Amino acid sequence: CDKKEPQQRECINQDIIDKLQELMELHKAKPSDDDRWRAFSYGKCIRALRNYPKKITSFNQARAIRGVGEKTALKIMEIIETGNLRRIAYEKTDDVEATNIFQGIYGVGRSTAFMWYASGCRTLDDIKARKGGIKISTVQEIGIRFYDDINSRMPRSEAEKIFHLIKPIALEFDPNLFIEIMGSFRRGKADCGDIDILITRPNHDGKTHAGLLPELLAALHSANILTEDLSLPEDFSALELSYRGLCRLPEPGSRRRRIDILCVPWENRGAALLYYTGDDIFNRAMRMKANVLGYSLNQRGLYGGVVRDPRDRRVKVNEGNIVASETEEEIFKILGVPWQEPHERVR
Ligand code: DCP
Ligand code: MG
Ligand code: MN
Repeated sequence: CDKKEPQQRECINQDIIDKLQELMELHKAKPSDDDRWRAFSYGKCIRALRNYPKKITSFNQARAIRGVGEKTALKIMEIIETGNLRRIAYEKTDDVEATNIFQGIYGVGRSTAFMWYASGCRTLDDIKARKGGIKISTVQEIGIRFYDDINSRMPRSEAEKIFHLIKPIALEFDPNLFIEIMGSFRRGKADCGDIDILITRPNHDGKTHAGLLPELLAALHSANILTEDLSLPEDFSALELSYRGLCRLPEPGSRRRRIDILCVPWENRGAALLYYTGDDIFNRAMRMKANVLGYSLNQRGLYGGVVRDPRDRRVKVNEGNIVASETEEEIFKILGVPWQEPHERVR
């Protein structure tokens, strides 16, 4: 597939990928570890198929692709021969359908969704009626009230408009701030699931972004741009602050949109830019690359000299020392990854 054009991700084996993806989503929505593993292995298989340049026509050919096991190869043959995958209908059980709807509520994960299902809830109306005596948090209540808004994406132009209202308000507090939109917007996508804003400030004059966020949030609420808070930092004096909320264009009829704000120290801006631009799969690949080279990468920086527990490589014995964090370029360079523009950072 062409990685540079996220809008046209058509592959030669797209018919197979679509069916396997549908099956993967069904497994993802289920509660058992077994299902999680299945979803994970279909994910691996789908990525392998995306990179596979030839049309698959035989079992042996499918089986020879790394990441494709025997059972999956059989499924691939069924898709090729019948255009269908019966396993999808079989996995489409009532509980998956209902819990998928519930998980569309902000603040509801898989375990809550299945608990509500077990309490007898099947629809959003059941949830609203607190059927089975279920408990709903304040944040989940907001998630229910704006269910449709939160689950729809906004045109890029709307994200831009909202950002252009926010930016001058922030700069009024401090004209030296760095404030930019990240996420899918920076990657150039035509629509955005939310607005991701990164804020930092050059600290050469001894000042930082400290203290800005509470003032900014209050000002955005007064300007009727922020409408609901979903999560605030526990400690506003921390170095790194993250906020989640809902916002909208202050015009009649405008829809609620999800907004995330991340405030970071100036020294960490490169790593933060890299992290917050994504996409998440690209980030995972970069982190993996870092791990293989003996580094560790997160939104604060690239760390060297990290010692990992040989029994579980995910566990770090020490934090290591920071080797790069101020620019995206140096992180790419040290990892030996050729520079990629934000719009190229997909998969
Ligand atoms: N991110 C990540 N891992 C996660 C969540 C986020 O690496 N589990 C990073 C990469 C994302 C960025 O943060 O690109 C912003 O997160 P979003 O969830 O807002 O995702 P996007 O902006 O990429 O897409 P969308 O348009 O759906 O918001
Ligand atoms: Mg986003
Ligand atoms: Mn986001």
